[in-house]
Amino acid sequence: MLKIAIQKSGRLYEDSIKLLKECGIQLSNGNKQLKTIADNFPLEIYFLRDDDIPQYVFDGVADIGIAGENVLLEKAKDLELDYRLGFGKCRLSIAVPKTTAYFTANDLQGLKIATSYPVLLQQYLSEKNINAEIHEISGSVEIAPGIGLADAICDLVSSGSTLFTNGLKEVEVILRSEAILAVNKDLSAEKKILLEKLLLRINAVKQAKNNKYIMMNAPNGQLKNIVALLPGMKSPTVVPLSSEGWSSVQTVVNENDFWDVIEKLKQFEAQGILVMPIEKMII
Ligand code: PRT
Ligand code: ZN
Repeated sequence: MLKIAIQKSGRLYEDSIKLLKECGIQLSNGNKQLKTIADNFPLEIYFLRDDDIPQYVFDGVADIGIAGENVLLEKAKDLELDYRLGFGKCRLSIAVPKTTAYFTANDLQGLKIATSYPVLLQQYLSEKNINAEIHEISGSVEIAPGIGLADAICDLVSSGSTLFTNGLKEVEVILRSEAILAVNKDLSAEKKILLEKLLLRINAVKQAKNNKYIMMNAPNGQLKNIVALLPGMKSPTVVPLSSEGWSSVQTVVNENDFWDVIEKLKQFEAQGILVMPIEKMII
């Protein structure tokens, strides 16, 4: 049995549960208990505060855990952090009051900076040879400058609206973070096999999200150009249509290249382009 720790409630809870579901893992008990066992995969799920997840995985109470990179790096436990999950994206940034003149990181010299991330902030300041005072607080960091507790803050930002409403401006990004599947470094051989099975599923879900399945009708005279444009998983499927001189072309396109590819397909006279989501993709 593999044991996974996920957040009990909060920003990562929904996406963590969704990922397990998309991996075909069914949970009949919610997060009301401390732990539950999956119905159809040898997986035990622990529901914890995100801050406790690195320690639990390091101690081997859980074998793996889903937490933000910000929390995992701040707690600095010796864990494998290779598997990025693509959700919970945010940045750890330094912000100062809008009215503060700020040009370079050197302007932080001698300031008092409030944060819940003293380890990551100190690393950043040391790398830049900046002497600043770190004032550690556990919540509502954004109000610190307004009440005279600090000159600047270092906190997580996603939309930036919290900074904006508190009259602050983001001046340095010290980490770009997302949820990571952290893994204990001493897993038994049996647990490693289960982890591989889980990772195969996670990768299939991630690949599917990053790709679209497209189908189109193309004049045979342009097939060479179109096929050259579409690498697909191996190469595109080309099937003749019943109308003379036309073929149907089907392939997989990466989300990042998607609009570029569509524009070029139009130039090569492709018609009736259909785009479909992919549920799972195993390469
Ligand atoms: O109870 P528990 O300790 O488990 O939860 P928590 O309250 O400590 O954490 P939670 O649920 O708020 O966040 C969990 C994780 O989500 C974080 O560790 C990050 O990895 C990730 N994440 C992604 C965020 C944000 N986006 C985020 N915007 N965590 C916090 N915020 C906060 C930020 O601290 C600030 O107060 O949202 C505010 C800023 O948001 P914007 O949109 O106004 O910029
Ligand atoms: Zn927390």
